[in-house]
Amino acid sequence: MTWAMKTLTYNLTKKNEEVLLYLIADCHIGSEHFNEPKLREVLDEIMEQPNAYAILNGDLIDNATKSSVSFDYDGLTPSASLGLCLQLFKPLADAGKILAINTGNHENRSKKDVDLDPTAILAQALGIEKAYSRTMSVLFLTMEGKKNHNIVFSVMAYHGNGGGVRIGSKANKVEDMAKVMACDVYCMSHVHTPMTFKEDYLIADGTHGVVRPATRQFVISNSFLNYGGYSEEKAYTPTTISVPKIHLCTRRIRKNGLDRIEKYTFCEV
Ligand SMILES: [Mn+2]
Repeated sequence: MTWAMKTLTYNLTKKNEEVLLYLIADCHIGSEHFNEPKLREVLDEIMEQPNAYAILNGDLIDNATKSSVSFDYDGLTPSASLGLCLQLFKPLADAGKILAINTGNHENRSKKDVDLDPTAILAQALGIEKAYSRTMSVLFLTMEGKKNHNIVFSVMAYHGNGGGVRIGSKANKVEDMAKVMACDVYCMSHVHTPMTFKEDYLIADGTHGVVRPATRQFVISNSFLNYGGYSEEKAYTPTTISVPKIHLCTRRIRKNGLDRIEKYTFCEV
């Protein structure tokens, strides 16, 4: 079996400093409803913070190909959209702030039609082809602690697929990602609704002969679309343009008389 899934390892901080992950997707660059000022604001915010990084999770461009539902005469062509996208994300790529770049269903239109994935072209132009995945990515993000006590967070990122108009079905979609693999954080996009929730579960750890709890954080990102067009025609709700910021943190706890460092996450939307 060959996997398009990308496993990515990054050493992000020493001294267990907090890391901020911005989940950016569904920009739909090229759509006449794309809110460019809002995206620029978020990208500037990431550039200003040394511990801030981005996961690019698909549908960066609208890619309104002729045969697609979003084809209209009012937006940019796919190639012009790609040009603008490249220009917008170049500073982040140059600063080493893009940890992953995944394909969305809008980019996948060209992949299906002519075997060209615009995300792959973009990743190459940005010099981050190693971070590109056509499907999903799994990130191992390390914070180096004292005496080799490293903390590693695992993050699974996938654009998402299929419907889900009501809020519960959107939550179900991201929760389904946990059936695929066990991670600390799950990042999904596609449904254009910023949302986050946590779930604890139990691990039957045979190696240590214990049952121990673990926490997983689920995150869904917003779109960068103002209301109109396809959403309005279908009477979908407007999206809240608010980018999820996932905080990867550590805290010192005392257990069995010993000090140890524990990892935890929280997310702003
Ligand atoms: Mn999508």
